[in-house]
Amino acid sequence: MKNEKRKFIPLPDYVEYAPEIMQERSKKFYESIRKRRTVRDFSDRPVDIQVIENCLLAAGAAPNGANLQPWFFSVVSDSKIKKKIRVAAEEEERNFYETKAPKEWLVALEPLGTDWRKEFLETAPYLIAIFGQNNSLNADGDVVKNYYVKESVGIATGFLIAALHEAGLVSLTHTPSPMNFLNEILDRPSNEKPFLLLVVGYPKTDAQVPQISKKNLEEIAQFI
Ligand code: IYR
Repeated sequence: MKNEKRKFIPLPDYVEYAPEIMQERSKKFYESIRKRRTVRDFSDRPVDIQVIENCLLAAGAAPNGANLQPWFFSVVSDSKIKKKIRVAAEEEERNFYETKAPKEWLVALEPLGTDWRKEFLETAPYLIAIFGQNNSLNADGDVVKNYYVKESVGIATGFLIAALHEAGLVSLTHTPSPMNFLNEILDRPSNEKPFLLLVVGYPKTDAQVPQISKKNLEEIAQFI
């Protein structure tokens, strides 16, 4: 019996590069992405929403479980909503830094110089709350289970961060814990779990970042 739901087409848009071009392109990409830094000092300079839209479309092109695309991005620019998010996040963060966090965790965070104050949640032009959908509705309106939600949303978020970087913006992956206040403030249904809050914009003119380094290839990979 023919499977009506299965329709294949020839691979569209694939471009093969000559080996030396491949070398050059892979190096160029690395040279660019290695310059990405997580920034906490944001400028309040506005950013065109079209740029954010393009970056979200890039995120939505990520590979994911059964192509169910179990993600939702809530883009916040309204200052009243940003304020609400800051108040709720700082409450959780204060609890984390002053009570919940084990000593070991605080020691690990020491080089980053973070604390419970999250001024950037009001300064940056956009906060993108990223949700993973544990289930969703299909075309017939039935509830269907989603698969590999964390992996899928993680990959999409990686695409989004890379796209924002390529566009010339900076971002911060912010993870107040727990984050369920985002469902309430942003009016999102209970099948959606907040994955992280991405803070997006231009860096402040005198923005500073911690002096840190990345592991070298021998430390992160083996070739056998
Ligand atoms: N969520 C807290 C703590 C924090 C945890 C990790 I792991 C970091 O890499 C950075 C911060 C905060 O945002 O301050």
